[in-house]
Amino acid sequence: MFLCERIKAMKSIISNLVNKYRIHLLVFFISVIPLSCNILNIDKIPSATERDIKYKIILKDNSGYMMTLYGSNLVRNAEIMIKSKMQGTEYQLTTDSNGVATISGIISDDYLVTANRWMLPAEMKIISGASRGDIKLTNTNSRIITFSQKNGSDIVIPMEMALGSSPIVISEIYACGPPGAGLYYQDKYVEFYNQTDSVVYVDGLVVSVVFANYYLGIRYSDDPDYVHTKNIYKFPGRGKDYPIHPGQFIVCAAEAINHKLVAPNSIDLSHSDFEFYKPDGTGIDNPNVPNMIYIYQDSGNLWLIGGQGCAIILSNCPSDSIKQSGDQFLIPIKSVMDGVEYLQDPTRLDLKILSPSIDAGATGGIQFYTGKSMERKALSTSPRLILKDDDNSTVDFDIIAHPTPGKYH
Ligand SMILES: [Ca+2]
Ligand SMILES: [Ca+2]
Ligand SMILES: [Ca+2]
Repeated sequence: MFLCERIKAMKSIISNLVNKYRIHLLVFFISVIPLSCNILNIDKIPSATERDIKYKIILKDNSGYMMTLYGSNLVRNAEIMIKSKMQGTEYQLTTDSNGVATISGIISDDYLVTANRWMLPAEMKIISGASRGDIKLTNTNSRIITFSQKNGSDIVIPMEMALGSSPIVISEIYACGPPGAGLYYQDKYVEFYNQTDSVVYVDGLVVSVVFANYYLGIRYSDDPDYVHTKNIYKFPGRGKDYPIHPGQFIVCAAEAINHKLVAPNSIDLSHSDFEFYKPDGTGIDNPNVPNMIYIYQDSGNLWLIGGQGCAIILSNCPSDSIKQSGDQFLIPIKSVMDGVEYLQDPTRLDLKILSPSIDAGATGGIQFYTGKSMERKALSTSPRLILKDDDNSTVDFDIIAHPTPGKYH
């Protein structure tokens, strides 16, 4: 959408200029616009009739919340993502204050649609008296829509109330290594955040790195039931030993040391909450930082996640019930609380290794040794920080210039 709007804007600027310098600019227009569409990988241009249709997507709330708050059932300020089944093209839209989003210039097809409207804590305070930030309106019962000339231009999508994301989300992954320190990579970490307004405990939760396999035509990301892994650690504790308070971050470092001593552009992780200490590895065990309990890791001397591409999940599957299958372990998708994938090229979703049911997209696009990090976006910051979790890292994450262990940028 954004690109199309840019091109539209360019066209209008150019058409003004054309009036001034007719022939030369007309040649420029004809040669450059199709070229830029190719470069930007924009889809085939729809036929003239299709292009003319302006569709109105109308989100209608069945929960009564919008009626209570705004006197209308239409869902304002909702984010809609639609993806063509045939072409894979994605569009992102936001509904206006009337609960309507419009789109034109698209090809007739079935589209997968995800519409989300997070309720703000202040809105929930009015509705239920509690200012919680984990409730959303979503299109639970209507996931596929058809854009076609015969179906007319108004598309109504029902929206239901749903409990939002996991109480604990992956809030940041820092993996690429710092600049100016050669091949230094030991400063990786994953950060978690308590989204809720009550204390949650991480005791016994499992953190796994997703194992990829493209060999022999097998893609584990297609397994509908399990995430395949060869790298499992779990949080220590017996149930209520390790609380995360509302709005608190915790940092799990590959190595909880002050990396700045070795790599000046790196970070001090000596005050991390946990470290992935590998008992038979070569890492330093900081006695002041509790260790994640090692379950299994097939190789490497430190807890290792890909510098440019990888996927991490947080699961509440008890570690003693994780099934083994050959040299892999299987974590039930049902037990996954949150999962995030990052790719060297985040547009190459065909290379995903994590099931789209956990993460429909991917963040990333970060080069090795640039010190950049991947941070979950904020949905609201007041009265407290609520992070966006639509189970789609393409839209849920931003790339930030420097890691922010234990805080938000
Ligand atoms: Ca330690
Ligand atoms: Ca999620
Ligand atoms: Ca952070």
